Amino acid sequence: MDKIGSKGFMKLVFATNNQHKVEEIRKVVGNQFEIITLFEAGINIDIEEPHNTLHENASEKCAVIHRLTGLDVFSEDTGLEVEALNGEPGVKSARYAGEGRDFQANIDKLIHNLEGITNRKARFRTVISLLLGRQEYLFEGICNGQIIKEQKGLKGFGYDPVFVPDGSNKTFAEMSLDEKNVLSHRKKAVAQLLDFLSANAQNN
Ligand code: ITT
Repeated sequence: MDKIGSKGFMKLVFATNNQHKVEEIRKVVGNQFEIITLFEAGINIDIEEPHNTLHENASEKCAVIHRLTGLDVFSEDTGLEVEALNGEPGVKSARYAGEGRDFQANIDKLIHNLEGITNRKARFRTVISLLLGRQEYLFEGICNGQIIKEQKGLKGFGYDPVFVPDGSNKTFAEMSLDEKNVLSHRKKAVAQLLDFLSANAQNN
């Protein structure tokens, strides 16, 4: 595949199987770069996340997809870090309640583990790995907020129904994509990625 997409923009594979992430990131990127999903690249694999840090998992996803496509690629790994739970579920956020990766079971477990705890502080942290050729670049976005006691809202994914970001009185699941993208961890990390690409794309 060519490094320049059909629309004339720099082409990047986004190494994720999470369609919600694709939607959020495409909305931020607009038409500045061409984002190719794994599905569009004809890749149908579940990429392992075996490591204990977001950074290592993000790097692994890029390395696997770069080996398969030879293209420039980025990936991201995100964790919900709850202060009163010593940073859990953190890097294990997707599988907090087991290998089923069930969003509702994960929320139920989180609410249960926070029963009777008054410190509800939490943050989402996104680490993006960008692999241009052999060179890796990292970007991070953090969104601070609170875990509420009962879930609210039907939009978004994962822990969105129980997370109220600082500066809002709504959960992420009560927000449109555009509203979530004003405050979110992912948006902040992607904004850095875009700044970097805009400054460096002409050199690649
Ligand atoms: P890929 O690895 O294929 O990108 P994933 O769903 O496995 O997709 P992560 O490991 O990065 O993605 O995410 C871990 C979990 O954290 C995810 O399954 C959600 O439960 C949760 N999560 C991540 N970003 C979130 C967000 O913006 N809002 C709510 N929950 C989120």
